[in-house]
Amino acid sequence: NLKKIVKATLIGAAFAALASPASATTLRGASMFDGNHTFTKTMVKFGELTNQYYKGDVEFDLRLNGELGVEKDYVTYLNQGIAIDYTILAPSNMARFAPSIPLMDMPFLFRDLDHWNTVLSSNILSPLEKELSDKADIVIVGYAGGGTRNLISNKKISNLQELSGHKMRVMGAPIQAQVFDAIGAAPSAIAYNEVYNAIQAGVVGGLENEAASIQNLKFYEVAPYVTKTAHTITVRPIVFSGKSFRKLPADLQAAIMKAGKEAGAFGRELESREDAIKLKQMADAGQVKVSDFANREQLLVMVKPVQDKFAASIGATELLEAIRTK
Ligand code: MAV
Repeated sequence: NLKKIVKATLIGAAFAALASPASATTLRGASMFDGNHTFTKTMVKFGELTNQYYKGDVEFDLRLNGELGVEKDYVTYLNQGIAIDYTILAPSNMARFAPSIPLMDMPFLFRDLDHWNTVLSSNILSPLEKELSDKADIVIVGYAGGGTRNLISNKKISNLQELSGHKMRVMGAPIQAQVFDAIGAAPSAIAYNEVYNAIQAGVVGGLENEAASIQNLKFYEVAPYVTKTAHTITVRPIVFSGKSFRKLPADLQAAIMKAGKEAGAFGRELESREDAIKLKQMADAGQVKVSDFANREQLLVMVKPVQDKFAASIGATELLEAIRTK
């Protein structure tokens, strides 16, 4: 009877193998947001385009709503080649692995959307990409982003006096804390998924973020004041784990690189176009009260030495100058 069971099992296995001849490659992605967020839409687009350009079988398994954690977890997963293969990451969440990478997303780096567009459509950031690949084993396949980050707080902040000593959450890279410290705030690095509670508990009085994410995660419920410091236009690389990437066939790798570039352009257009619309939606719904910041020009002057010092510390003085003058 044992013989019979073995035979039946073998036949079963043979049928299973016939049913799925060459099993499809599955690539897993992660988003901290739901399907309405531009990052999620960009990653969906990335999957669609890859499928379009690749002749073989590839499936995308994109996990939403922070099911797999937040960006600071994703960066570890990508580095180790576990749990996820691709995502979109803030450069400042990759600082632990590649200290120079936050330069591409420093507050007050870009003059305006045109400047940001010019930089992202050039290859000026390639030395930073190389460091990320060498030190973190993470490959940048495209650039999304395009939201403008403002202060969002539980009390009104409209000038330098009101900003002074303001406890706020910043992303984990040291340069982020240094910049907000230089303009008089009291920054602390808190994990993104703990920020809402930290504001509610009074640990901090707010954060800085872009409209798409403020709306998606409803930060306005605990911090309804938006101050238009417009300090950052976001750069959000679409990233792939080097360990996963190297295992893929060459034609799939090529499809991913092409799709990443195009999905990035799609995401940048979408997020930059929707940014003001989303802010207005929240204002019209009475969710946020938006005000200007009285001394914005002064902020630039206060921050420049901090940017210079950071660039010097990572040997990127020339690169920073090249970005500024682009
Ligand atoms: C926004 O949700 C995004 O820019 C995301 O990439 C960042 O990680 C997040 O803010 C944050 O502030 O940590």
